[in-house]
Amino acid sequence: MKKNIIGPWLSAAVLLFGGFGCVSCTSPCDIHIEAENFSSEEGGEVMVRTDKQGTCGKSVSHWDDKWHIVNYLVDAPAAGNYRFVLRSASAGTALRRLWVNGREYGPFEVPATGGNGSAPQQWQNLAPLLGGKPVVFPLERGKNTLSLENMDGNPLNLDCILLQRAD
Ligand SMILES: [Ca+2]
Repeated sequence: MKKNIIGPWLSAAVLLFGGFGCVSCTSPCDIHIEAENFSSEEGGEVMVRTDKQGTCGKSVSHWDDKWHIVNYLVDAPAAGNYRFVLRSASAGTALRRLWVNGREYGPFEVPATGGNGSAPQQWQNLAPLLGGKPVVFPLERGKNTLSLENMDGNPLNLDCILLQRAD
């Protein structure tokens, strides 16, 4: 059963970013942020879910309102450039914007995964593209702020944010 759940994650990751390393919640990433461990939010209230299968711990839903921002504190082990990957689930595409230490990245489109995460295979690791390339941003060693903003009012459920060194 476990193998059947992990299979689609591997396929999606390989399909989308070749040799990218963060293919499941147990694979080593340089920084792994659980979506449910947000520090604050503005313009709405997400719901922390324990009923979705195939996620790393809990997940987040009801991030459905335009301009709703979810904030995270990111503790980076080293300064450098990091590639942005979302582990998400949604029936349709969703437009989002990212802020890292006050600098804007996006808007970018997050692809649909076939559903809102009710089934394990609907959770996929996706590297949103900006100008045809994965989103990469610098982090300082230690504390950083990362914010995600809903730009179109479309739903997007989140499991985790995976960052991998890109330099
Ligand atoms: Ca999670």
